[in-house]
This record gives sequence, structure tokens and C-alpha cells, in this order.
Amino acid sequence: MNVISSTADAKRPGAARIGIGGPVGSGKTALIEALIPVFKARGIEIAVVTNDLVTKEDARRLQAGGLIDPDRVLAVEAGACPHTVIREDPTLNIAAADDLEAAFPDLDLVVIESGGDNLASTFSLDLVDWWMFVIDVAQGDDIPRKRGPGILQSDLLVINKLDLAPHVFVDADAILAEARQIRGTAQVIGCRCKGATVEGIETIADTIAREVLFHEIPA
Ligand SMILES: Nc1nc2c(ncn2[C@@H]2O[C@H](COP(=O)(O)OP(=O)(O)OP(=O)(O)O)[C@@H](O)[C@H]2O)c(=O)[nH]1
Ligand SMILES: [Mg+2]
Repeated sequence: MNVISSTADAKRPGAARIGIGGPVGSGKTALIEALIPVFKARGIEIAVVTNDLVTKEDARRLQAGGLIDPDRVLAVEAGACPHTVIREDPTLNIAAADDLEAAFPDLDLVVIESGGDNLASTFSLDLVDWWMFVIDVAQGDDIPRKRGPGILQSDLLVINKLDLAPHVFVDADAILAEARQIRGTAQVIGCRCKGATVEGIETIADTIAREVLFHEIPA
């Protein structure tokens, strides 16, 4: 019997909870920063829980960034391997999401960013309803075929930093095609979160709206 899950279930329907995992520096926080204005424009109310090893760095960055009410951002300090607090014992993250939902009853979405971890990180479904895994082209074009639970089991695989592909000798179309072939029917979206032109962010927001919030988005 899982007391945490029954507590969480008893609270539903509340805000949907989604996870963002992926290796260190792949652009998880940058993706949240890019998604916030898109969600805001669509009237989707969000809050964020960040996870860092022994700091609150990502939470401070979001709170100082001016994109979101700083009170809508909470930090969890994992203090151990990042996946322990999103999978083995997600109590701290569940408590943080519960606190945000209690403080902001109008929330549609709580976004939980994992600390950067390896290709094996996954989220407990006691914590999130849906999760995505973010890698980037500069980590090597072989990352999708190295597989791992993050690549294979996530609801959405995001391949970020498409702008860097030519600079790191990666064929962006090829890495996307290989990732799609490895994941079968599960989704893969390429994106760019930083710079003058962003790419793929609306498509990621559409996917979350459709799959998590059940909004009708034209195909
Ligand atoms: N060129 C380029 N740089 C990016 C892009 N997205 C993120 N970055 C850069 O990549 C670096 C890491 O981005 P973060 O958003 O901090 O990555 P993260 O996955 O949240 O990192 P951790 O939380 O530390 O694991 C930063 O220097 C970003 O500016 C992108 O699409 N293109
Ligand atoms: Mg981050």
C-alpha cells in the first residue's frame, strides 16, 4: 500500500503534474522559461518545482527572471542522486507540489524539473501524471541509440539546441529520425529554447495541452 499515492489521488482533480528530466545542462530550465510565456498566452496557470543537488539555483533563476510570480516557484534540494527524489522517494516533491496547489487553487499545471541526471532517470507516477526527457544535440548524436529508460519510457522526448547541430557536427534531421525510429509511436520533438528565434516550443506546449490538460488542439 502506498500512502503517498492515496493522498495524492484523494486530492485529484487538481492541477496536473508533469516532470522534466534529462542530463545536466540539456536545457530543462531553459525549456520551462520558453514555455511559461506560451502557457500564459493560452491562459494556462502554472507553478514550478525545481530540484538541485545542494542548492536552489534553478528556483532562484526562475524567481529572478521576471517570467513567473516568484511565489509560484519552490525548490527541492535533493541532497542525493537526483532520481531518488523523483522516483524512489518523491515525498519532498509531492509536498512541494501540494503546497503550490494549496497556495494557488487556480493552477492548471505544476511543472517539476528534476536535477540533471543520467539516461536512466525516470519519474514516479505517484509524483507526475506525464513526463518528458530533454537531451541536446551537443551531447552526441548517438544518445538516442544508447537508449536508457529516459529515452525509451518518457511520454515525450525533446531534443534541444538544434541551433548547435552544425557546430558540433551533428545532422539534426538524422538524430530526430533515429530517435523516432527507436521510440516507435512515442513522440519526439526537436527544439531550440535560446536565442533570437526559438523553435518547437509551441509544438511542445500543444502536446502538453492535448495529452495532459485534454485541450482540443487541431492536429
Ligand atoms: N545554443 C543553445 N543553448 C541552449 C539552448 N537551451 C539551453 N541552452 C543553454 O544550455 C545551458 C544549460 O541550460 P539549462 O536550462 O540551465 O539546462 P538544465 O538542463 O536546466 O541544467 P541543470 O538543471 O543544471 O541540469 C545554458 O547555458 C543555456 O543557455 C538552446 O536551445 N540552444
Ligand atoms: Mg535546470
